[in-house]
Amino acid sequence: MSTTWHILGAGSLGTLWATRLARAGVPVRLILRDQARLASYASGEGLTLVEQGIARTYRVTGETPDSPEPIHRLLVACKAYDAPGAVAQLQHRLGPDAELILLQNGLGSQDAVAAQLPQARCIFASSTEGAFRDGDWRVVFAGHGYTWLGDAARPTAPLWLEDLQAAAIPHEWSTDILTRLWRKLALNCAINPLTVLYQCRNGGLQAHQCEVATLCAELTELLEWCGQPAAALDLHGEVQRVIQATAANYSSMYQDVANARRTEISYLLGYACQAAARHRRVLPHLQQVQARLVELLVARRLPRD
Ligand code: NAD
Ligand code: KPL
Repeated sequence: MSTTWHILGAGSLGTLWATRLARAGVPVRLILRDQARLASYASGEGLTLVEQGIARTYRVTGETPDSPEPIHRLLVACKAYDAPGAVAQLQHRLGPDAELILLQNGLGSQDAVAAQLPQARCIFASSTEGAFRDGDWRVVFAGHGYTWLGDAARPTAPLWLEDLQAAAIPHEWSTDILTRLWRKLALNCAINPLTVLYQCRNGGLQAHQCEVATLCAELTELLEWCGQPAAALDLHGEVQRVIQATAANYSSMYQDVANARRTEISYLLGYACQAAARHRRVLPHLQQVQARLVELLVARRLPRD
């Protein structure tokens, strides 16, 4: 019997992983916020995955953070701003052999979690899969993609990748996961804030090409200062390709703001601007975009961080 996967966060990605692992017969348990959420979950049939219009429900056992069983493998599927606090609640259940897989976008939250748990192995992930919830305990698999996993401290791949293989979760072990995360952060910083400021789909940025190019030039410099030259290679070219390929889509940050949800700005633009400050450098356009975005968030009564 393989080790149980505890999944922290029954949102879009948490449900997407939990249902596919359960479908493959891998043992999974879902950690819900509190007794009220557990009661709501227990009153239903389980977790539903909608794939190509077909809905299938899987019975995955739910529990709360104060459940007594030890946790050996934890998939952290919360938003970046919730991850450190959510993991802290489970600290007493994580043994010295614990492994955490951190699915958060951006940078900053992974180091915060790893600093809380110096003995545990923290594996960072970067995913291009897309999913959204269309109801409580239901997720729609909206975009097929890939998940890269890696551990900057220990490059050996874990044996449990075979669980992901069995669950048909497309993945690859990456020996340069930080480069991947930085590259994704730079792409998100060049696209997402502008889609919020101009209230447009990704393709709408074709009308703001100069601004996109200026941001890409600053982000390229930042990646180089931060020792990430590989993440900087042809950043502008890739940003243009992503804008074209996803022209009809709304960025994740646009969707957060449109749905009055907190954004992950602190782990994207905020992290980039802080990294520049650590290197005593100024990135005027990136900082200006951050200031404009914060102003917009405050005007909409959304958290500024
Ligand atoms: P989500 O908001 O759908 O899900 C997060 C879940 O975590 C929510 O259900 C929330 O209630 C739960 N949660 C928060 N704190 C908790 C706690 N203390 N205990 C238990 N549960 C808790 O978010 P998501 O879209 O799944 O995104 C998760 C991360 O993955 C984000 O960093 C996001 O940027 C990244 N990501 C998402 C997608 C996607 O398509 N959804 C794609 C790539 C990357
Ligand atoms: O990842 C994205 C997002 O919307 O968060 C893309 C499509 C790359 C835009 O930055």
